[in-house]
Amino acid sequence: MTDSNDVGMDAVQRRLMFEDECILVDENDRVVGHDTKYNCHLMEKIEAENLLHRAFSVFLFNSKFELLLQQRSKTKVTFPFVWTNTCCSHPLYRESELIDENVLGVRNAAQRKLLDELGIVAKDVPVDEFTALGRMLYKAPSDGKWGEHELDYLLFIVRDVKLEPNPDEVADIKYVSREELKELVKKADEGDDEAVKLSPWFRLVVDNFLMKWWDHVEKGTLIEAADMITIH
Ligand code: DMA
Ligand code: MN
Repeated sequence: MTDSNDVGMDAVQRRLMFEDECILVDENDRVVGHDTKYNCHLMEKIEAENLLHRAFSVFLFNSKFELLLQQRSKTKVTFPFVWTNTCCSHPLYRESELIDENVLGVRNAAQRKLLDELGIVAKDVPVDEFTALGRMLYKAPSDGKWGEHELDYLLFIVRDVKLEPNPDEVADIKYVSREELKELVKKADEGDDEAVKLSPWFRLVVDNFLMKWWDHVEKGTLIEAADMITIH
């Protein structure tokens, strides 16, 4: 499937495009198959075959209840250089990441990618510490060729962690308070600062859920906010 447009693709990202086997689901999040990360993110395939894959978005807060954001590296195939939540990726089509009970497969994947993208060691983010707050279905084009069509699990965790960002994945990181995030959103909306773009999925969460969930982060009542029945 690789074509001439892929010549400029970063070697690390290209490897992951073919090594990572994503989980295909239907709109009710039932597993219906698997396909390469490459195929799952080709807009043409998504449209032609209505491909939908499982994903997750981690929101990590420190003990001051600030949210860790990352700026995606310039070499990411989809949404390079945009600011987004702490870490995003896909549970893979493998036994440990297909476990549905208590969202364990997705939690295992989150732990794997927090190490890969941000150098956070597993003991700093125990799988039991993630709270799955909800699931969200969305489609978003990145550029002409690439895009997302995902059923995204939203995972929250409050931990102080040691960070060692991987430059293949992450250009920059910062912790933000609510006020600082609001400022960032305002800047992104004004659109004149090229350096401040937000990812579409992060924006959906910010606009629809984040502020009320942030209250629960601060009160230590995250579990009360969880709704794993609805698919938003
Ligand atoms: C995919 O993230 C998941 C979401 C929620 C957009 P990604 O493009 O960062 O995946 P990966 O890190 O595996 O490239
Ligand atoms: Mn995806």
